[in-house]
Amino acid sequence: MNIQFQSPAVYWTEALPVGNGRLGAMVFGGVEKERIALNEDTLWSGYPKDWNNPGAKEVLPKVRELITEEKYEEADRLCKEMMGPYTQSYLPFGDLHVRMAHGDVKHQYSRKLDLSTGIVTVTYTVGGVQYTREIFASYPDQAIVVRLTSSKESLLNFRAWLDSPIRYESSFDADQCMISGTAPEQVWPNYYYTENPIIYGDPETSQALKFHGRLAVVHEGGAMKADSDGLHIIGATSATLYFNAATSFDPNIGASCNKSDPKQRTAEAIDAVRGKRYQDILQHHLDDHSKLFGRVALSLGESKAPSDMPTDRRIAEFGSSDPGLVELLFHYGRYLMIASSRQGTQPANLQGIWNEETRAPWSSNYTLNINAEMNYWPAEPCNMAELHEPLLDFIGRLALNGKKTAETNYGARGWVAHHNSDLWAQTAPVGDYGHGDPVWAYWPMGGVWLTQHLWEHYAFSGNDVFLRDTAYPIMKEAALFCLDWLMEDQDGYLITSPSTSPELKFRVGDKRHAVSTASTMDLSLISELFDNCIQAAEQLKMDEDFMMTLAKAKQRLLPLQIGKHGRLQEWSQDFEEEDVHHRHVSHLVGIYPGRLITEQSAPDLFHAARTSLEIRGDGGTGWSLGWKIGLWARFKDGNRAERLISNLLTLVKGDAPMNHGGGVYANLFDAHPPFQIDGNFAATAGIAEMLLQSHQDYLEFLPALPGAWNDGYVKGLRGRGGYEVDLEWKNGALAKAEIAASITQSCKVLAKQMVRITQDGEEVTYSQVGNGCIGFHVESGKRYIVSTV
Ligand code: FUC
Repeated sequence: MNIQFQSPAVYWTEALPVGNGRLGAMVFGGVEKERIALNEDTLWSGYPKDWNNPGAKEVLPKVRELITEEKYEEADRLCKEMMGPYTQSYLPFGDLHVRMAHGDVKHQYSRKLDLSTGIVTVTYTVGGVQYTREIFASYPDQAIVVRLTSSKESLLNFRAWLDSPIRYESSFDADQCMISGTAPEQVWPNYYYTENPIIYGDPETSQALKFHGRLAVVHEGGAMKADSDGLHIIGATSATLYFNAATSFDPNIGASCNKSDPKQRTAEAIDAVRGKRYQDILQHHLDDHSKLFGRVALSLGESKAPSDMPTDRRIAEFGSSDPGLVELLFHYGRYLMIASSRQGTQPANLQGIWNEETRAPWSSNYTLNINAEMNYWPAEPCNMAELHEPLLDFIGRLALNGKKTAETNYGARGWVAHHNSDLWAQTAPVGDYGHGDPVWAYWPMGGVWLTQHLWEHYAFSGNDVFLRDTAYPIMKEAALFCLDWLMEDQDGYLITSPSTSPELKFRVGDKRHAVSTASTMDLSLISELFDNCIQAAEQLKMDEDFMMTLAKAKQRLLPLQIGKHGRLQEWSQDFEEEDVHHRHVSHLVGIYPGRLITEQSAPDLFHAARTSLEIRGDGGTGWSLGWKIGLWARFKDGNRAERLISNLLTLVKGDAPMNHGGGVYANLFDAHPPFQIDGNFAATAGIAEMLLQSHQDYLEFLPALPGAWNDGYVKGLRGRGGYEVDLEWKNGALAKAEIAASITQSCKVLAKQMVRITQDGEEVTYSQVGNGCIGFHVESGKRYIVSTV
């Protein structure tokens, strides 16, 4: 299960990623000059500020009035007065350089990342000596580990040092080298023109984050010295570099904290790790990684691609004879989640944790109108629920900050988050107080969408304690905001205003506008939140009055409509969109990842949504293609979903300019382009959705199996209700399903054929329970085999 090459990386998107959720590294694999680009997930520009805008409260009624009067141009303009500042930027940490003394003439070069071990291996020979590098990011030992060996004794000679594109100082002591500094106070987004986009404060007084990185080496044979040029290894046979980094960010206060000394923290971490044997560190890493990675297996049939084929060529030549590349794409999303989101870390941002640019595309921040949510779509179905936690914790921080924003900006109860956020958990609309276009900058539904993740974390596990203590209080506060945000239209329906369908403009005459009322996305997200709150309150047997309030409000929401060409209407009026093939498919959020619209619950809307997707087409940015895989899976069209996977497996060059025709880079990173990790996660989630669905209160096996995946199996997927499911299929049909239950309850399964159910060899009786489903009793801890007869 490798991503592999026969040459070093030229572009950053050809380098190979490792990560432990907090520390990230991209390995280029240069022979004479190795570059390992480094990241630490709390290194962001800025510090907490007051981003709320009390002026918004005054402007809001006027914006609403203008919209009612259909004065959209004026409404768009005035809406800008409701904005706040841009978010801050996720920063690169620096680079670890290794300069080998053997020159650049190499033979038998190979560079690969093995997803099942989380280890990058670079090997080559120079003058008959084989040199090997093994690089991994250890979660248990909190270090980037780089092991170098030469096949012949005493022939390992190199120099290693750290530097950074961020302002830094370097220092060294007897056997370590270090960099440290203070992050910029302000980094403007890459799409914002200003002469001074990166602003540093006075390090003595700045509230920006302090950072510290430390590199140590342990060597066998030879000699070592450290000086201002770095660490020098002379005549060793093997050597191991350990890198650790820290910042002064304190997650408990959400700010830089003087008490949290990054220098001391890196010293403690490095002391601990280098006192251990390399073999033990490696073994701990392998145990830790395989515990997560080994949970899921997938086979989609035999691949004809030669086992040593470089991954970029494999992508370029991808076709139906290589289902193994789809497996690799699927596993890569799981790998990247393990590497970028671990308990106690920050949630994966727009680039996970890997970023080499000081002004990264879109600040490499959290974009809440699709990208941040998309990152976590595979977490539950692909059996990585604990890796969802960084996002769930972050939602908790947003809920605290967002309460102040709701009150200050709108005089509303509950909490709100808008289009973007960052390490500081910014909740106000971005746009620099009027610079941004409301079509993306003004979107108050970020919090509402995020609460879906709290509900899903509960739905998959059935953990009532989590629901009661963590999820429901935050969901309820988000629902309170919605109750205050909703307003009555002239017919007595509840609508949102101002409202956008992110990030698509509608046409009126020859003009294009952003804000109107009650986009389908707003209504879908609010409906689903209300449904989830009602279900949660029922489950917890509490808040009966609130439940009634939500149920009544839900009934009064403006109903979703079917518009021109039989499509699910995107806005409350049947406007024409500015781009019929637009990358966002916001109005389909109730199909996937939501569950508001199903064929059973609303067949007309379901079919209209399908028509919408049909007309939107099979193109788009990487993340847009990823979303469409999941959508076609929900429409039960496996071949179409597979076509979207093929479209995503289009090779994009490392220097491709930003555009809206996506694919993947040589290292299989999703290409918007530029690189965004969301499409990787959506692809993984989408493939899982093709094989197992559980959003309709029952398990459905192989709902969207494409013709090309004739025989295969998947193991370890999760279904809502605490199930773990293995599936095996032959000739395009289910052969056997194995269900492990973690809750004693009645299990519902959609049965397309006659089945036999056994538990430990004993026949289990079942009954028809409607809608083509069968129901049978399952006990926690037991496995049930469903086989077709
Ligand atoms: C949204 C998308 C863009 C991009 C950005 C990070 O604004 O419309 O395509 O993905 O987020």
